Amino acid sequence: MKDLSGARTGFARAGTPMKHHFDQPPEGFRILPGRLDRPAQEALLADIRAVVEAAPPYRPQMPRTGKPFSVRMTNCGALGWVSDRAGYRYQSVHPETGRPWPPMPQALMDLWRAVANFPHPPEACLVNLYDADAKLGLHRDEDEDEFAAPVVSVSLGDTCLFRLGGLARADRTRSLRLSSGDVVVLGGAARLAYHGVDRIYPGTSTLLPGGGRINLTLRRVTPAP
Ligand code: MD3
Ligand code: FE
Repeated sequence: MKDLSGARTGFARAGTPMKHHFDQPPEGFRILPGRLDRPAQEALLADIRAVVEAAPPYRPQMPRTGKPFSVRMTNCGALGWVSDRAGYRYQSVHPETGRPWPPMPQALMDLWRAVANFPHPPEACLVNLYDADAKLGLHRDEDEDEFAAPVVSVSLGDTCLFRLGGLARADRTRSLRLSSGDVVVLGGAARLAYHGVDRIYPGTSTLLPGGGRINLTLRRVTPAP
């Protein structure tokens, strides 16, 4: 596995004692730093702009309380993740426009095929839009019905401070930075690890003209055939 030295990821190499760092990342956690070069990031951004035109970003709300997320969201693909007072779920239409989600861009289908090591295509791509003040609290992705498939994450724009924990909320967590073009594959035990985004570092990327960060997560939602 490439680049699991502490400086970049917060993980020590196997057997290397590194105080204040992971001994090992959770099994199935794979980071591909700079997997997308600048031209690939720009091409993907153009695809995402088209998605956002067709499916305008909205602010999800917490189940029960209705407290708004600081992150705005939209989706592409056959299914999209939504959250409102009624709960978290996947659905085939935009919660405000009622229209089907736009199709998954081919570049994302190709990326999944290249890195997911899973024989069926993704069904959902959640698009998270962060401004300088947005955060995502510690949570697990457990609204899917297929956990054999990994989640594949793509970061675009400003660098973030990402936090990764274990399988229990109380497990110790470690932080690492995710930068534009980084791809993370969450398979195996890591698929159900707690994680969140603590902060955005403004001005760390020139990809998005207005600053901010976009994260794409590719997911399999229904049991693979
Ligand atoms: C670790 N998004 O959309 S992506 C999410 O940067 C989400 O917007 C974050 O958490 C973001 O649910 C993190 C990296 C990621 C995605 C899924 C994971 C890490 C994960 C699932 C399990 C463990
Ligand atoms: Fe998540």
